[in-house]
Amino acid sequence: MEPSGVSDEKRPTVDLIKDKNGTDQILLQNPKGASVKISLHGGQVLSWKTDKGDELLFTSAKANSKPPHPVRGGIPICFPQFGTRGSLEQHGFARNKMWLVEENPPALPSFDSTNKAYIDLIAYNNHSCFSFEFHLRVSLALDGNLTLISRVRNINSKPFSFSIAYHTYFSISDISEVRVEGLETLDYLDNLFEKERFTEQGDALTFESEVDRVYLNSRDVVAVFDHEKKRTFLIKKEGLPDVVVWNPWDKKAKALTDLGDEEYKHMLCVDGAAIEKPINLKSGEEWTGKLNLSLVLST
Ligand code: TA6
Repeated sequence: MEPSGVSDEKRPTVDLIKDKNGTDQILLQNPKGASVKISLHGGQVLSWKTDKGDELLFTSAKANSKPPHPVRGGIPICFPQFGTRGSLEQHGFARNKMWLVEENPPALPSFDSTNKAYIDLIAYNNHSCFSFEFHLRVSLALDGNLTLISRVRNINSKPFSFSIAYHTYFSISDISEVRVEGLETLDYLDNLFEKERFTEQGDALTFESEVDRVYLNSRDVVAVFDHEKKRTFLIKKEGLPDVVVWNPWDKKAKALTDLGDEEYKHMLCVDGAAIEKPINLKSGEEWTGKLNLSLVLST
């Protein structure tokens, strides 16, 4: 008697687990052993590991994982604004909300789910000024690529505008060993100079001090080369024209209670974002933004 057609090859898995505070998390694993962990607190990706178990995202050893604090690391979602806006907290409230697992998500036309481990999360907001549904699909492909697809629908009768950033903390060997390519010749707003506009020179971006910039109208592929670890992160994005680059360096690191004084050496934020030109949605309109992270190993 043939088995019931279920081959013995390993399949992608999706498991509901809890962290040490009892907060629900989702663990995605692909058949090769790569994994992604997402907290329902903030819909925040906290871990992205290769099939060999190497952690690719930075999380501070001093991170405060108790809600409502966003964990310092992984990929917090800065929404409905990046930075401050009126009375809203820095980087918005989406990363401080509890998200829900969405049982019947609207189909994603451009998404092929074969061989992907994925989860659909949703955050609602019914606020007098703005009400939205934020559908987030996090997926882990057979090749280990991590994809986040956001769909934001305005469910209010009034127009709604927002800015957004996938605040991605890459784990790196040493900030002095890293360079970023794909931002050459772009204009950027420098947060260290009251958001004054500058133009990036022609070379790759390297780091000798604090950097806190929003690069504008970037190409849809940016690369983070980690020379010492012989690996490159590729950031591919759609609907996200800007790129945030942030490293706090030593002084700012000391001022952050949830970041070790020396940890700035082992993290770099390079975020797919839409900041300079907020996204404006009429009533019932929906926006989609996509971030795909992949790893290229060099010999
Ligand atoms: O540009 C990135 C940035 O806005 C920095 O100014 C710094 O504040 C960083 O985000 C971290 O913000 P957070 O609210 O997560 O501490």
